[in-house]
Amino acid sequence: LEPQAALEQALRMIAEGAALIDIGGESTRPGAQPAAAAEQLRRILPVIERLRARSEVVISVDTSEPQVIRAARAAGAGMINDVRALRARGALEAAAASGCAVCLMHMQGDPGTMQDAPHYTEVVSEVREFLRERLAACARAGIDAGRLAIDPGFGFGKTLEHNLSLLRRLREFATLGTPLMVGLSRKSMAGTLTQRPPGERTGGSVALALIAVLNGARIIRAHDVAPTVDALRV
Ligand code: 9MG
Repeated sequence: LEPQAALEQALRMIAEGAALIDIGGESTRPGAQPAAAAEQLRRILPVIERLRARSEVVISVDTSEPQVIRAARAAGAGMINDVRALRARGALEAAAASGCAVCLMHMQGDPGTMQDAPHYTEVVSEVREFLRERLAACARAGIDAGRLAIDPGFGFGKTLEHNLSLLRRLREFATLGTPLMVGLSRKSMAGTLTQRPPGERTGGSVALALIAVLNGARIIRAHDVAPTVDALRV
């Protein structure tokens, strides 16, 4: 919410080895309510502009809104990270026209209620089938396959058991032929496994990132960049 603080945090993360910086104007935590496109833009544009002026890092924008995709692109973003996988009206077309890279994430429900009672008959095949269908929708919209990444959406409408099944069987997503991104950092999965609050989950998060990479993940979304980069380098 404070552009200068966000810029400083981004520069710290780049110095610690981050290759992408993901900037979002809408919380997608469990229980969060949506933010209007105008409010998202009011929050993110000053940060994107300041960061673009200071670094050549790839700027990813965390949004589902076509209006935000277009404005973020004009301000210098190179990637769209969409937890709704471009299902919002006009989002596919805006992403295709932007020329940006896109991460398509799986989420069951919406952030407001997604953790109330997540349910799947078979979580891995259902998430995989959803992502396969969204990749096909991107192909139909003219988005080059080389611009896409997929993400099973850990914690987005999933219980601990669902998350563990996805992590164990992450290799099954590699057969879709698209680089795999994961976000496990500081999430409740790390908290439940270690019995620690969010600020004390670095060790658990790094362990989860390592397991994900050993199981085929190519892009790791992390808060604690330095220890994550060190662990992955080793
Ligand atoms: C915005 N956001 C929060 N968690 C995320 C995750 O796990 N993946 C992606 N792609 N975005 C996320």
